[in-house]
Amino acid sequence: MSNLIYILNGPNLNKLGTREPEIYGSQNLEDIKNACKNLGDKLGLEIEFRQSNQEGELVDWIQEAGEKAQGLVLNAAAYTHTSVALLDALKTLSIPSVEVHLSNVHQREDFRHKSYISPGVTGIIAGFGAASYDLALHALANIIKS
Ligand code: CA2
Repeated sequence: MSNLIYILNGPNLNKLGTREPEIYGSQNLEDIKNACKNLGDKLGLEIEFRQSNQEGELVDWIQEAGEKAQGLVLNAAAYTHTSVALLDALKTLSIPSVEVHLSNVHQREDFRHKSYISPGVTGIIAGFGAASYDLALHALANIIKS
């Protein structure tokens, strides 16, 4: 069986690396994608890495992950704090899923303390910069191989 992992990224993450490096780090999304692919090779995971600014497209991709993949990593970005649609999509999954954030959202503005999507995921990793994605892949690899 293949170990396919979808890594989905939400709105504005295509602009990562262009501002607020003190919050988000200096890497751009292409750097994070390459690091995930390299780690995936070491962990025996195949990585499908995508970004969208459209909520509905993210819903479609979460559903697609449920049909094709063995695990999901989701940085829903601002939709984390607003989207019942993403929560509902996550709740349909029978594969493990990890909510990731580059920043520690709980150290930031009050509106970032609420995640609509957390009840729909297996676990949450936040605050480790680009390494949040690495930690999520390690978590999924452990679940898939156990
Ligand atoms: O910390 C995270 O990963 C976030 O999901 C990032 C979102 C934010 O709305 C969440 O509260 C936390 C922001 C994504 C856009 O990030 C940019 C960073 C630098 C330059 C442009 C966009």
